[in-house]
Amino acid sequence: MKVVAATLDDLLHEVFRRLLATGRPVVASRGPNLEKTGALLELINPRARMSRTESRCLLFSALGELLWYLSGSNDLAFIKYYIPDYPEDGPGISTVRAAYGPRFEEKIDWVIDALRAKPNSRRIVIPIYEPIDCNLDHAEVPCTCTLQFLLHDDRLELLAHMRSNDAFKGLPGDIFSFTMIQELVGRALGVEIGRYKHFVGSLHLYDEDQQKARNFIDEGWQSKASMPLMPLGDQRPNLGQLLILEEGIRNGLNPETPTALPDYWKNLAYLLKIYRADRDKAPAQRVRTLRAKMSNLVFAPYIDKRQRSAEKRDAELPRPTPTQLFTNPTNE
Ligand code: 5HM
Repeated sequence: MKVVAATLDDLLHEVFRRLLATGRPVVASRGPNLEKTGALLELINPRARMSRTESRCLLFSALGELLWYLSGSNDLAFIKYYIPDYPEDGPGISTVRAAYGPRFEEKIDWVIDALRAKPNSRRIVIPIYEPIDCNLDHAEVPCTCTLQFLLHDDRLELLAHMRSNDAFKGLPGDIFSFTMIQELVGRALGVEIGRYKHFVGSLHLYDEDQQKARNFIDEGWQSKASMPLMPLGDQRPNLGQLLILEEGIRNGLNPETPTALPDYWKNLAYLLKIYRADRDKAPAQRVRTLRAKMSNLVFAPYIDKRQRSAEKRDAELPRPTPTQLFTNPTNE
């Protein structure tokens, strides 16, 4: 099966429709599902990587997972902060054996250097799945096999190969993370991004998600906004700053966002702070203050949901004091 779409929502819509209509019923270790093998999914505009629908509006978990990868971490608590039901390797094990972060370590630097040295190379591949994963006793093994970067006509394509992909729960976050990495590399090379191609061995929709997939199709969507353009040039120093901020925010330190950080990265830091405020059940005013600092309205639908629940809480619950919420309550 091949699906070509302009935006993530268009792509998900068609993938769900086809899996529901003609997916083959199979039973896997993780439950019954409808499956298509050898699927090629192409995203024409990789910046349209956020679902605008109410049901798949997963920006915060996708951003958290991306930063978990890029930090090089294999810490379970880190990813559980963003994805509470992230699978565990076993009782008392605080690391994730199959985490992508350590497998990415320094490889993105290598990709940038290699493409600078040999722009027409077909060898620029990051292996995520490794020989050590060929063992049926592992609780988890990576679903991503490789990421291949190809530079043609000053456009950077990324081709991901997945051995297995859960179309409802896994696919949206995987596309978000990998297209962000595509753009990070492209900006460092000073080129535009081309298509994102996602090839999947087993693409499946678990029976438990089929009704949700039908609801997604029925929901429809209005806007087709893309994420803003990442600033041109090497963004690794700015990413490094965001990773430091992320750690502080996750640990409840409420670090100050450096004024010199470009707006693109500041906005991502404010999103992380809004996520923190939501987890802390902070008053709606906190969300409103952070939202007012953001220079791009494209994230508004994702914040609305958090703001609405904060407003609902405000109406129902006694408020915690600012000192209960933050180690440093004077920061933004
Ligand atoms: O039996 P298997 O190892 O393929 O089960 C892992 C499940 O997590 C599958 O449904 C797979 O498609 C999903 N998954 C995903 O969709 C897992 C990861 C983590 O590597 C991922 N996307 N990135």
